[in-house]
Amino acid sequence: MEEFVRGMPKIELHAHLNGSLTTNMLEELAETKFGLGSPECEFYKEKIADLRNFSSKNLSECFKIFKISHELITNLDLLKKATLLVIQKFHLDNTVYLEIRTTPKRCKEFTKLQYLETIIDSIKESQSTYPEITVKLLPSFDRARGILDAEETLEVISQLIGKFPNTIVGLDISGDPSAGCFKDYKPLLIKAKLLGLRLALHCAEIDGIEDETREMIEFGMDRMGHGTFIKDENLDLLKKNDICVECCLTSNIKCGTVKNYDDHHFNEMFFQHKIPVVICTDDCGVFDTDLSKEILYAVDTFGLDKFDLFNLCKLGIKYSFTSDETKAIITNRVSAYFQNCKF
Ligand code: 6MZ
Repeated sequence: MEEFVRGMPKIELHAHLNGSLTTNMLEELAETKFGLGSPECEFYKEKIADLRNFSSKNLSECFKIFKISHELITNLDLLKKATLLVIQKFHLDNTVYLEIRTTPKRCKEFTKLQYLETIIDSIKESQSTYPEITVKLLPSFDRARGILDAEETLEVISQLIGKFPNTIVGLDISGDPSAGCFKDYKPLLIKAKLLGLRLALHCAEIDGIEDETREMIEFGMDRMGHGTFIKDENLDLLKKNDICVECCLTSNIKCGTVKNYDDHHFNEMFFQHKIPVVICTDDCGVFDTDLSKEILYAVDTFGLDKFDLFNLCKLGIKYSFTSDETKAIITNRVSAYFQNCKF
């Protein structure tokens, strides 16, 4: 089965750019930035070494580790390098469709506009280097950065979307779920929808926020990140509103929101409630995983067979934010792969 899953054309719908950088990639960025053997490089290498085998029992702890890549990527060349490395990693794992999300940032060397333009440029470049993988972009609002930062981000998106409507396809809200209030973001999300963006919102990643969860589902979204603590009426509402849930197994376990693979809500949602789900990596660098591994964990834990895997691929294509034409091309590739195997 491992060989089958590795070779399978895969669809990744929930991957944060900076979280997808592996420790080796972070080291490469530190070497490029500071020079091999320099004291600064060694300082970061020690920090990066601490990241290996990261596991926390507290989601808030997890957000501290993104600081390393944020501190390292201080110019557009490093940002481009990071983006290309991440796309290459997914390509090498036979991902044929990737939606990458990232919070636009600014610093001394670049503006948010340049941040997004550089990523779009890198995506374009990757399409000639790796024509087998289609890559789309979802800018993120980070709840911890607040509403003014989100407003600024939306303004930048509105400047770019006319030029790149086939690359910027959606909007993500992520960041520490205990920061800020969803309702403050509603006016911005209404504007985002008017710009033609689809919504993939982190929701119910922590327990005890049922009211906000209901408010978010009622507001509407195309896909939900995590949905770990959805229960009772919110589960019914989720089903009724045909929202696809992006399940990130290892991420939830390493952040302590799910106890172990056996307990993961993927099982209940997919098999019992027949809710559309996709298996995703979230932050494959930080959590030391890849999409094949995530699918294999689900295979080993819940006994998925090839028929289930085919269904999951079809759900990924259906709920992706791409054109019908691209969906048809990916469907043909996936179908051809499954036609050659015995069920
Ligand atoms: C919520 C997460 C996340 O945007 O700098 N992020 N937000 N829940 C999670 N579960 C573990 N994992 C990552 O990528 C890193 C950023 O993605 C969000 C956080 O805002 C984090 O700072 P970018 O490319």
